[in-house]
Amino acid sequence: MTNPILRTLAGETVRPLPIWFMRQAGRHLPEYKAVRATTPDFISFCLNPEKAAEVTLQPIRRYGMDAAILFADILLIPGAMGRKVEFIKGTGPVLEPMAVEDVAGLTVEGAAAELSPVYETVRRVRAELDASRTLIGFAGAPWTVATYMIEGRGTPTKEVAKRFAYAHPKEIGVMLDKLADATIEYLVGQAQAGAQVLKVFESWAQGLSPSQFEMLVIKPTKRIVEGVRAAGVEVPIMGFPRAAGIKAIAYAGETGVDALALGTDCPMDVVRAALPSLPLQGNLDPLALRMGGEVLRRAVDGVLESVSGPHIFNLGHGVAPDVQIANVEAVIAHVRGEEARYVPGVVG
Ligand code: 1CP
Repeated sequence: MTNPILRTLAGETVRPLPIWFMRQAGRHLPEYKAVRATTPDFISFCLNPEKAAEVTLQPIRRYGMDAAILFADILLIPGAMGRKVEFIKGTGPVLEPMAVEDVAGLTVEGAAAELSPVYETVRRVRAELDASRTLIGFAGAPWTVATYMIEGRGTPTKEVAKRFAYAHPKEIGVMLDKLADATIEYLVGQAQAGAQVLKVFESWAQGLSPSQFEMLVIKPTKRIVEGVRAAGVEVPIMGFPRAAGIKAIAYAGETGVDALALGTDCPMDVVRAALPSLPLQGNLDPLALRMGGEVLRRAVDGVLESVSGPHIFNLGHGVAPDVQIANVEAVIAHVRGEEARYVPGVVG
């Protein structure tokens, strides 16, 4: 097998480390902004296979990343389940906040089928990728998607969603099960269309008590892993319980994911000691990428020193719109053992 990411996910220690970045397609790339400008509505853009496939491939062409991640969004699922979702320029996603009475009306049946343009994007990207590159499909984890559905937008603390979960344990359970079931079909659809890895983004895993973490994060994610496997899909599943701290270790064991992506705050060597053979991914600080220069060089060295065993180099979270393209190129060169020319970034 010539594909470094698939080899890593099969448990092999591959050096130089394979590399890709979360949000590698997006506003730091002029070619992304050019295509994006042709469809102002973000959801229509995500559901346009020709344009979504084009922007998925842009970071492969420009940087030679080892993986392409499907261009879509975790908030397509609530729309497909009957909730109103909009993306407002300068604000981000805005949803009609869910009340507890709305849980019963969430539709699972047919939700994944509504997203058929996404499967077409997957087919188009796969047809363009050579065998050494990996196409990663993804979905939001139920809790992370539920925080947006309950709160109506991205918020710093997710307190409203956490209070909903404490106050209505039965209804949050039903809601997360429904989200998991729609997500299973959605991920199976992506795999059947040609996605070679499935990544489950639990971007808002932080700050939960151990018992809420068990109920809101581990249980629904385990349901997804089991459901995808029950449908006969065997591609590796990567979990990303961002900022879950020490609970990431239990998450890996209990959910059954095949690989663990870790956020910026996570000490890789500690996780490796607890999980000696699990493929890991991460976790360069996206802020260091913005700052560039020697800060970035040292940060990359720090990640490389903390890594052992099967590992995929990535950020701990997404690329910010103001990063310098030269610094993305320098990180890739550095990780591949080539000469890295870091430049000063936009932040002092
Ligand atoms: O107009 C634009 O270009 C909007 C910016 C943007 C982009 C480029 C949004 C809105 N979504 C995306 C694409 C996207 N979203 C990808 C594509 C592939 C890639 O990584 O290159 C992926 C994987 C996502 C997933 C996603 N969406 C997550 C999970 C990952 C993460 O960053 O934690 C989350 C939380 C979202 C919600 C979302 N979508 C968009 C924004 C601005 C947000 C965050 C809102 C917030 O919480 O404030």
